[in-house]
Amino acid sequence: MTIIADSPNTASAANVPPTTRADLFEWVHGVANLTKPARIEWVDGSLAEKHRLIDEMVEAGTLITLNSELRPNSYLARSHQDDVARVESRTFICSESEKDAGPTNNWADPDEMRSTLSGLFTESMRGRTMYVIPFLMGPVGSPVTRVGVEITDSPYVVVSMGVMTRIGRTALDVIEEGAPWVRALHSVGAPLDRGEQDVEWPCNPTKYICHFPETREIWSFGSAYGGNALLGKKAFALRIASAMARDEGWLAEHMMLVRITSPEGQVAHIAAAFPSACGKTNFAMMRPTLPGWQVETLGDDIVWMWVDENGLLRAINPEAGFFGVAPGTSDSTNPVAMQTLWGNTVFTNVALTDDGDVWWEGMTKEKPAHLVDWTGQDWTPDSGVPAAHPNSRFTVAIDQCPTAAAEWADPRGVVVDAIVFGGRRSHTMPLVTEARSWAHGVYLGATMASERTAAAEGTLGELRRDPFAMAPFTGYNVGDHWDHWLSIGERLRVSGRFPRIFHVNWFRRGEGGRFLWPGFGDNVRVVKWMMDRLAGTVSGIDSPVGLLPKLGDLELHGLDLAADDAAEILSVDSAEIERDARDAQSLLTLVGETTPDVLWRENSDTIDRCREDS
Ligand code: TSX
Ligand code: MN
Repeated sequence: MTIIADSPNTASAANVPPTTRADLFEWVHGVANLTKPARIEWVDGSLAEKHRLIDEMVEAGTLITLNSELRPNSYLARSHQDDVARVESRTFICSESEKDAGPTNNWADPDEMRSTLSGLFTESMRGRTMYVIPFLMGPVGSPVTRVGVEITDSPYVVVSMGVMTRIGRTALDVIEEGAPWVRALHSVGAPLDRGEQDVEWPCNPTKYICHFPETREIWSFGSAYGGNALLGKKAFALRIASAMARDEGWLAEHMMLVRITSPEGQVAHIAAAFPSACGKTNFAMMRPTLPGWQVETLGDDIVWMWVDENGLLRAINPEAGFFGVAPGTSDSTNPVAMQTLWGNTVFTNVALTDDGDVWWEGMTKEKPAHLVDWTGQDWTPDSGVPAAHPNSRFTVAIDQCPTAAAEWADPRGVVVDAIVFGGRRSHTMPLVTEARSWAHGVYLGATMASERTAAAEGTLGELRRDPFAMAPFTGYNVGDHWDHWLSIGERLRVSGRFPRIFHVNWFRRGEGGRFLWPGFGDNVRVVKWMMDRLAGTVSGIDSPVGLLPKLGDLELHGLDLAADDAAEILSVDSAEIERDARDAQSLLTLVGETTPDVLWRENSDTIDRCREDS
C-alpha cells in the first residue's frame, strides 16, 4: 500500500498512515511539521513502487538507464562532485557525556546538536516528497534483528535502502507487534521553491551525520551518498547497534561472514574484520584455488553476533545487499562480484561506456578508447584523471550473488568458528597467526593497523591503528568496546566453546617491494590451516604474536612461491614485533583509563615474549 497525501496537514483518507503505533505516527507528523514536505509517502517495499521511483528518477535525470541488453534493469547515478564519500569530520556521537563518545569519535552536546539540527531541518523538505521507510536489519525472527524507520526526501535513498535492507510491510509488521524502533531522519537539505527546477543530485554543502546513542536516534543532513544517507548501514547497523549491543550483551561489528567447506566436508563459519582497502568484499566472495574447497558468502560488511543458549557465538548479516567499491573489481580480483552485477544493479559514480554499459579503473586490462566519466565529461585514456570516482559503488542484492550461502537469511544465524582480524602491513606481521587466548585475540583486534594506500588521505604508507576496523563506526567509547569484547569472552567461557581468533596479513612485501603472498583465491590455503587448527590436526609454533603455521602445514602445492619467500611470510622478527607493541601503546594511552588492564597486560606480555625470543 502506497499512501500519497498532497499535504501533511490534509486529513484525507489517503493520508491515514498504515500504522496503529502512535509513537511512529506522531514522529512522522512531527517531522513533516518541521520539514514541510509537499507530500508524504509511506514506502511499502513493492516492486511496483520501486519501478515507479526509478522511472521518476530517470525522468529527473538522477538515474541513467543502462543498456538493457548488456546490463538489464540497471542504472547509473552521478553524485554532486562534493558528495562522494562518508564524511568522518561531520560525523558526531551525541551522547550525554563526552567520555561516552571516547577519544576516537567527534562528540557534540545532544541538546546543542538538536537545536542546530532543528534549524537545519526547518522547511528542509519544502517542495519534495517525504518518504517513510520502515526497515528491518536482519531476518524476521532472529534474536538480534532490529527495526528502524528512515524518513528521507531522496528517492535514491529509498531505492538503495530497498536493496540494502528489508523495507516496507515486513518491517512495519514487526513495529506493529510492538518492537522498539530506531528513528533515522535524513534530508538532502535542498528545499525546492514553487516552480524551481530540481538538480540531478540535490545535497547541501553543510553536512551533519549525528547519532544519539541513548535515544537510539540518527539525524543526517546534507548528503545523499552511501553511509551518510543509507542510514540502515553504518549509522544504524554499526554506530547505534554497537551501543545497543553493549547494553544488551551482543556484538555489532564491521566484518564479513563466510561459510567454508573443505573437500572432506568439514564446515566452518568465519567472520573477518579488515580496515578499508584490504579486500574484505573480495575475501567474502573468494573463489578458492585449492580443488574441492567451497567458499559461500553470507555478508561482506557487517555482522551481528550473540551468545546463544548453548554458549555458542552465533552470527547474522543484518544487511540484504552489497554497497561495494567498484574500482579494482574485475574478473581476476573478484569474478563472483562481476557475476553478481549482471543486472538489477544501481551504480554510482562509475564511468559510462559508448554502448551504455559501465566501466571503472581496474575492470579490464585495456582502457576503453572513449567513455563519459563520473562527472559527465568525455574521457579518453589521455585525460589524466580517473574515469570512475575512486569511491564509486555498486548497490546490488545479496541474493544475486552466485556464491550466496543458503543460510544468509536464516534467523538462527550460523555458529562462528573463527574470527579473523587483518591489516595491510608491508612488514612485521606474518601471513597468519593464531591468538593464544580470547584476551590475546581481543588485543590483536584492538591494536590492528593498516598502511594508508592513497596519498590523498594522508601520508602514503603511514601506519594507522584501526581497532576492530571500527574506528569510525563504534557508537561509544572505544575502550568500552574492548571491555565489551572481553565480557563476551567471559560468557563464552561458561561453555568453553570459543571461536578461535586469527590475524592475517595478505600484504607483506619482500625485497624490491614485491608482494610475497599471491593473495586472492590462494588465501584459501591460509583458511585451510585455520580449519586444520579447528580440527586439531596441526599444531602451531609459538611466537611473540601468537601461533604460527609450521612451514610444512601450509598447503603450498601448485604455487609459484620460492621456498625463501614462504619462510619469510611466516617469519616473525622479535625486534619488529616489540617496536610495533611499543607503537600500539600510544593508542592504549590515548584511550586512557577506559583501556582495560587486560590489554595493557597483553601488551607487556608481548614485549616480554619478544625479549625472551631474542
Ligand atoms: O582483495 C585482495 N585480497 C583478498 C582477496 C581475497 N587484494 C586487493 C586489495 C585491494 C582492495 C589483494 N591485493 C590481496 C588479497 O589477498 N593481495 C593483494 C596484493 C597482491 C596484488 C597482486 C598480486 C599479488 C598480491 N599478484 C599479481 O598482481 C600477479
Ligand atoms: Mn565497511
